[in-house]
Amino acid sequence: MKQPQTLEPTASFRLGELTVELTAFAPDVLRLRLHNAPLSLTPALSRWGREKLSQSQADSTRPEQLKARSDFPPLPAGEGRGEGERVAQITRGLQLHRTAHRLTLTTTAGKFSVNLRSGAWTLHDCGGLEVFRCSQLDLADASPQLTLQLDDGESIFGLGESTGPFNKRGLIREFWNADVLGHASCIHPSLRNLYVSIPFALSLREGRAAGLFWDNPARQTWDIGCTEPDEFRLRAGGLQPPSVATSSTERRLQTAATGDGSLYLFLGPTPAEVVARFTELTGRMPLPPRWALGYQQSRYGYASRAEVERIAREFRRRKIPCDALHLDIHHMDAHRVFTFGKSFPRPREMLAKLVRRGFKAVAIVDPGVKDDPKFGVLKRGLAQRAFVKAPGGKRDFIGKVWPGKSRFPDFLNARVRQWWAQEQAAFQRLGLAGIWNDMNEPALFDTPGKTLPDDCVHGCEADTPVRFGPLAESPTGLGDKSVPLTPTPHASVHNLYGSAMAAASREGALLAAPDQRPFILTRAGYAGIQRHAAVWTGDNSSTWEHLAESIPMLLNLSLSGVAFCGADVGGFLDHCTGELLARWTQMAAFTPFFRNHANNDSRSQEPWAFGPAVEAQCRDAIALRYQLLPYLSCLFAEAHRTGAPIMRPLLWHHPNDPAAVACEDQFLLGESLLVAPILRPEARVRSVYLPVGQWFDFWSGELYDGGQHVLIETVPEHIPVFVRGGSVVPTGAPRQFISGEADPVVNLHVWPHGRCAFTWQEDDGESLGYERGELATRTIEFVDRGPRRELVLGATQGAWVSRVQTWRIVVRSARRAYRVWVNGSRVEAGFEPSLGVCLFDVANAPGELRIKWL
Ligand code: MIG
Repeated sequence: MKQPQTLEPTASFRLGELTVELTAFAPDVLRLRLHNAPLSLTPALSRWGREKLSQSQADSTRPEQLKARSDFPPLPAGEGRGEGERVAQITRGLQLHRTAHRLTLTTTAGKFSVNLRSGAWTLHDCGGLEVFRCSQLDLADASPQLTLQLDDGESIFGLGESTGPFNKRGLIREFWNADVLGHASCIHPSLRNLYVSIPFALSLREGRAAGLFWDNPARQTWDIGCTEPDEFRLRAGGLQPPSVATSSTERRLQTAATGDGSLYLFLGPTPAEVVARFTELTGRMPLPPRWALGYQQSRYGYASRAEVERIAREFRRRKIPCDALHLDIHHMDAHRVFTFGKSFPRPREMLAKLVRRGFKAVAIVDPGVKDDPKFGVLKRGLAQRAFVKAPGGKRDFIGKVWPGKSRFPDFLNARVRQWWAQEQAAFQRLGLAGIWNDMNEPALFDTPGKTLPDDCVHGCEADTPVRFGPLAESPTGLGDKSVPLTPTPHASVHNLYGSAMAAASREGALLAAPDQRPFILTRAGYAGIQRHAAVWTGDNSSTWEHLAESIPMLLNLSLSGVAFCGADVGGFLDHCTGELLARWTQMAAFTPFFRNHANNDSRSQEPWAFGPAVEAQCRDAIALRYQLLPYLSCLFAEAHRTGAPIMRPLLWHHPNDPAAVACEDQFLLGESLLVAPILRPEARVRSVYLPVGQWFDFWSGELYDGGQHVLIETVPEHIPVFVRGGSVVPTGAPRQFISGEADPVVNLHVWPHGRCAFTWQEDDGESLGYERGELATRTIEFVDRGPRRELVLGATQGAWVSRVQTWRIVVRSARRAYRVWVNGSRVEAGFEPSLGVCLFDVANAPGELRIKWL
């Protein structure tokens, strides 16, 4: 069968006035496209950064299936035959049945069936489980709505960034990017929206996962069993349907405010498969530079060059590892973007000096451009006709934010992104390694909605066609519609603004240093934001509640495709205490993005700010993070390849275990480490849930049976951490910062009682070479067969020459020096009785290394 050039819908049907298109991207990925008649706009996901990503995904585990619709595996004989009046076998493995009032699409992964009169539909997975049942599909009025049934025992996760419990069932959540100060649910119990909007839900029932994604960057409101316990209502627009429009302008604005969209359905049935597909669709995280995995220090605001230099000196003097210092808005000249003010003299020299000490500098960049006729960025922006228009589309919109009166770049326009990229590149060439995008919801001070008014206009000046089609049609090569950006009210694209700015920032970083991996940090974003930037969770506070709340927040962000995420360590608002800082740092050392940041009127919270005891606690936690870098690097590489989160909820590996599914005060770092943070002051004990299996106490080596809660006595020095039995955890030497040179010796800690397999990945850690195949990968497998154990490092693949000279095998929970063979030859091993470890070295070689001990 000929490969289709554009992705034609698999089927379409009419519901009243509307046409609904049903498209199978793969057996387990379906899309319902709701053509709301008055709307021609199809903003959906942008293609920003897409080309790079599709290449780097070449090695992804399953792109083939998304690409080749004609290659579905054959259906089992007899499946789905004979019930319809018309049966079309579209491709092998994909069948359509149509009767007068029912359309059924059957694939190898499940079955979608819709009543053509009412619009009610169901989706069954491959095991026959009904994963979604939509009782009502109401698209006609000004606020399209979809009602799904929630089953007993069904939990809902994902939804990007939101406060409150891990399981979102029972809550109302809104998607509308907003700047919310102090967003803990204990402060704002009814808070529904935050800076990032990702309208993606992962449903889990009976251990089986399915997903849905309503790709619509206008406002949406989800009532997830709050009003009716067994109904999940997804509504375009606000919670209440808009009042009847009295004028055509009002009517147009109402329609704009509900946007347009597509509903994607993912069949799973494992959480990993759902997230793999969702991230295949929306894009995965490119690899960040390795230094960005290190500890980062920030404060609003280090007010002068002297202060920044003092902080840098303190880290080195106190031997606290640190890789990056963040420069908040104080660095600017009267809040003019891309400038350094008088208190930061000779920035190039300052930044060079930091680099010599092993620090990278990351500067904040807000979208608002000061409306100062003498300001170069403004002048060039005006010449580019770069700014969002006021209602009516004639003049630029002017609103207040840090610089005072400001104009807002229309990042949705490709030409504007290019211009911004040039401005940023010139700024970055002073010696900045990273850019931190803040206020990009966008946040405004004085407008009623604290953002751009709904009827501001984007796209007025789009003189070049902007590729603006649904992402899903482009990465697969199946379609690549180039849709010119036409004047578009802000309300319909609001949630894209942050992603668009982050995309421009990434372009800017690549312009400044074409072969360096960008580091962009963003506060706002939409689905797919991980293609452009890491996300931090904004203005939390220095409270124990907020420490606890950051766990479900980061877990749901991680499930929503944003693997590189973190919360301000120590809390942003209010005054931190020494104990809170220590416990927070001990936890965050195991989270993907690890940055301490505080507000301008908070007390200092650098690791040394609370005296020597807290300093030692922080130093040890940060030092451990650096030793875990080889493990972390493998997890980042996995997230890049497959979309799997770095920080994982227990349900990721234990979807059938109800206690694991419900767990929101612990998390997994990769598959091997289970982290149980201390979330209360003066806690002497902590109850820890260990899923089925065997678990070692990371610190003492004590072995526990899983499938139970255990009570662990706590100590100030560290938080409870457990290692899954049958794990291999690669670690490196302690270091003060991440230099270009990789460790010549890598320890492989082997914890017995189980088996594991993962991919070891190495690359230069800083260039885009990995996208061109300049990386080395090999599988590492461990099998524990009673007294006989085997560790196999598969043959190395890829064009990068591994820098590992020696694998130091550290067998944990050992009772003696074992007899060891490497590829059949005996190797001497040592034994440390006090630590219970057996140690031996294996010289690295590119071919297979088969290591056995007895
Ligand atoms: O209105 O740049 O979330 O991290 O320190 C506050 C100052 C603006 C909000 C960010 C915070 C940052 C602060 N910014």
